[in-house]
Amino acid sequence: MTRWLFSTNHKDIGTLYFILGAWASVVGTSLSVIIRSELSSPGNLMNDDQLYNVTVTAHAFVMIFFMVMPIMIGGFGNWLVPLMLGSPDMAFPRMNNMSFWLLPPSLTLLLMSSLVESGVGTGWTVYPPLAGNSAHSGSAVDLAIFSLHLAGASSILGAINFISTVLNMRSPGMSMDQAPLFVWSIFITTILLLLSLPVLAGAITMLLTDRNLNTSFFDPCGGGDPILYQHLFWFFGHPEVYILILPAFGMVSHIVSQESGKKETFGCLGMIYAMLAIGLLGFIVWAHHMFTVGMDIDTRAYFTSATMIIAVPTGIKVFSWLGTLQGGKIYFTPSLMWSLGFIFLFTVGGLTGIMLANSSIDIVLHDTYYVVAHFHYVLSMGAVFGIFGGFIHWFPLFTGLALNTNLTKMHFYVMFIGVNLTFFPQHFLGLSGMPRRYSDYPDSFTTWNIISSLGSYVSVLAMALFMLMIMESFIVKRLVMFPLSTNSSLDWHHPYPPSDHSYSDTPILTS
Ligand code: HAS
Ligand code: CU
Repeated sequence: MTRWLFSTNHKDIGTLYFILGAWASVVGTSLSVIIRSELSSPGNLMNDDQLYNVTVTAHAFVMIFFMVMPIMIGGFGNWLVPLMLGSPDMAFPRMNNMSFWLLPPSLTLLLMSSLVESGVGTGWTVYPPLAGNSAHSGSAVDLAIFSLHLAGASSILGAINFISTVLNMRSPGMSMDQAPLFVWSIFITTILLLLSLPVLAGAITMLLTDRNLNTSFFDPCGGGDPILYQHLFWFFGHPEVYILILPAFGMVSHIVSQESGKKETFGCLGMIYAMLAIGLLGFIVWAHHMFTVGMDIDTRAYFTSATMIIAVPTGIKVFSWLGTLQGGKIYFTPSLMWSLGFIFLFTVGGLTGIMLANSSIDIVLHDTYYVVAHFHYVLSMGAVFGIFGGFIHWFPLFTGLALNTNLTKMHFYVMFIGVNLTFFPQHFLGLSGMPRRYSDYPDSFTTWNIISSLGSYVSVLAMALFMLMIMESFIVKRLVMFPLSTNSSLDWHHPYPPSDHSYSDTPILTS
């Protein structure tokens, strides 16, 4: 057990990340059920607005930093990148273990921050002056800042490790343009992490000294400016949203080409350039989160245009996935169902993003449920669908076991209905002016809120099905057919197209 916990093996560490991510997803989902229960009817359930905002804040932090990132980068990245590169392990195996072990204390600090004093009710953006020491006196915000410091250190070390691995540990003869798309997606994601996280670390450290050491970086009384915090936060925050989605892009590319019997993704090189363009552009659009702070019209015009340009490389990706499917021999497997769901629903979320990119429209929609609908379409139906698709696709590689196909399909349909029921009505709520981060609302918003809350309960059902489906495969132990005895990635390359595409011999690592 201890040998496993302190293992330097990339697969063991990947599994540790999966376990932490799974646990965090239960915590995060529970918090979301509390949110939806509070909003399931007008009036009060918890009768405490600060506590409601603490719940919203913890939900976002847990889901972003302890569910999506650990599962995608830590779990799938650690498991798949070395195998896909044909390298024996990550470049820095002991640092890899340390990256993981920084997360449990970080998660502990975060959960503690919600429990001490009256918690952190700032939202995941932690804007001052609300996050300053007059509106949030006590130690809660400081604990949250320390939690982010640790999670940030974990991610930066992980990023250095992945970048070094991809650059130095490819098998002989594999040039960068031959590296699989998932490897590219992790490579670009970790570069974004390395460049953006230190800015967040700087911002929250300045907030920490403002709170405790009488500096006034963000306090006008001492010559500071709260808007500076917003710039620093979103210079991190916008690249962060692409950090959350790029690995899903990579996994979907593999699944789509595999399950349509194609040798590789349509426009493979174009996909690489598209991800590079998304990563680069992601750094020059941050102020689209700040259109309402009183920017001048030219600046707004710039950030609107720059933001909308991202639809071009993203469209290249969407149409390349469709091009891959076109004319293929489609295997309608559960992992492909998740990927098709991803492509459709991520596009819906992307299009509402384009709406919000228009500064004049955003001034009306900022801080309404329209924004909440936008980012849950790209996250709950983008990032999460990518995770489920990838998990089901590579489950035989991870465990040597096959899943029950009927259960996996049921899980997909229930989740598909649940999340759409939850988040589609939020577009209507936003368009009619319902603000985010409030625990109550006027009666006119009741109907769509009831439907949204019902949807979230359906998603919880889907989560139960997911657990059942994994337990079933461990209990029944349907062994998979391919050789599991070796660590060498070469053995995983299967002939195309798979001769018998039953669930138990899903080819695993080709792109
Ligand atoms: Fe976003 C807010 C704009 C992608 C996540 N986003 C958020 C927040 C999160 C988030 C978490 O400009 C809230 C943060 C908070 O707590 O306050 N977002 C965009 C745009 C894109 C985008 C333009 N977002 C993402 C992804 C995320 C994510 C990916 C995570 C996974 N987002 C915004 C804006 C705000 C915002 C504003 C601030 C709102 C506010 O007021 O607070 C793009 O990357 C999306 C590109 C994708 C597509 C779909 C596929 C493309 C095709 C090509 C054809 C389409 C064309 C467009 C030519 C566009 C198929 C035509 C346009 C039509 C409408 C027909
Ligand atoms: Cu953004």
